[in-house]
Amino acid sequence: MRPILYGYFRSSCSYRVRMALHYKKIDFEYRAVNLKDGSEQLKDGFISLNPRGEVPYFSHGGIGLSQSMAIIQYIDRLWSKSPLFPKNDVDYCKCMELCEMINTGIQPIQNLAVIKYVISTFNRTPEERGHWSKHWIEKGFQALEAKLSVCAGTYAVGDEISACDLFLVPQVYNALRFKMDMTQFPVINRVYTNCMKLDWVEASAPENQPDCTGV
Ligand SMILES: N[C@@H](CCC(=O)N[C@@H](CS)C(=O)NCC(=O)O)C(=O)O
Repeated sequence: MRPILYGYFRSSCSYRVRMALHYKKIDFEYRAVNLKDGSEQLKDGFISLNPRGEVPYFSHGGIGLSQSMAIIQYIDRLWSKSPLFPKNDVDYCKCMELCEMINTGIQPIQNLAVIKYVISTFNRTPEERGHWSKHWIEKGFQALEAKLSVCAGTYAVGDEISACDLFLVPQVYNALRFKMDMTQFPVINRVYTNCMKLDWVEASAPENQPDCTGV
């Protein structure tokens, strides 16, 4: 059964799942949900799939899942070759810690719905949006840089790809959109640069998605 990924080219959470799928060499169908023009994520058709009104949403053989972490865990368990999470309990928790620093500590604060709310409720300009996002990414990256300086090698955890890389690459992509100076985070930047050399990461990139309208 061919899985379906509902996503948006620029969505960092969709990017994570695309990376998991391409890493595992899984043939999947991509269905674009336009978050920007028409707010398709809030329309009936999509809300009936994911009441949160967010991408990614993943459908496979009658199973429907939202939440990129849950989707990536699902993919990793069902397509177990080239695992994304360490088998060892302690290493597994350490890997989760790094993922969650991005998944819950950085990304939600600059999600589209949050930004729209901040701009309208507190009467802020779209320019101030950039300042807000940059601030929270920077704060999150300071802690991540300290953690990675202990455990990173070629990739976020040693020299093997893990789920941490799937969370890190899209978050750096976002940071670069906000013109973040990445030289202040040399370890994060090194891991990002190494990941960007991989074919399957390139295939997952926003600019290589069918719904890309410019990055
Ligand atoms: N925790 C969720 C977050 C999903 C999420 O924030 N998706 C964003 C795009 S990256 C979205 O669909 N935003 C739509 C909106 O805010 O209206 C996950 O990891 O999948």
